[in-house]
Amino acid sequence: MLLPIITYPNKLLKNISDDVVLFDSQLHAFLDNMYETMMHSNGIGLAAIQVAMPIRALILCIPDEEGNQDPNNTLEIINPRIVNPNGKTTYQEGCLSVPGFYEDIERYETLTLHYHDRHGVECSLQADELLSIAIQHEMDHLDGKLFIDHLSYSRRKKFEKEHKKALKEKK
Ligand code: Y12
Ligand code: CO
Repeated sequence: MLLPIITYPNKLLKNISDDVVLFDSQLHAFLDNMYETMMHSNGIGLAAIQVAMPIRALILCIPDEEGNQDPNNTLEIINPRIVNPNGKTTYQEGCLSVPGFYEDIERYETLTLHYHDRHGVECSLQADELLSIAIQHEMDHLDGKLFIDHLSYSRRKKFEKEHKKALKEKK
């Protein structure tokens, strides 16, 4: 089932999401719906709050070098915690909740992630490159933060102006 994606400036996106405590069939159905919604919208990452569900869950499907997304590479990440972040890297980010805008954002280059899978099993992974960036972008959503919240004052002003104009043109 496709879920509606909420977009900026919807205040729900500022919510701090709650830990998942029940790893049941309802959670599994929700994660399946998140996956369908993300792929339908050409996304590579989606946090639960983007479909108005304030729980600490996110999904990722990072494309390969040819840009293809393999469903087998999907990561379902629940109650994540970053340890040992290292280095700095900058990447032009986009977000399904801020459609049409892309900005250079600085993130940690590498990190270790501890999380639970859909069954509540404790997992960990090492991330670099796009996976590391995507994890940090999606984890920001769990704390009510968007990539545009990282912008300098002047770049944020420019974004607000462009966003206002885009909304007017849509009407
Ligand atoms: C690097 C940077 C950011 C992330 C977070 C995940 N972001 C996305 O999945 C963004 C997807 C996106 C898709 C769009 O739709 C199409 O391209 C058809 C899109 O389009 C428009 O805004 C019009 C914008 C964003 C992970 C890794
Ligand atoms: Co996003």
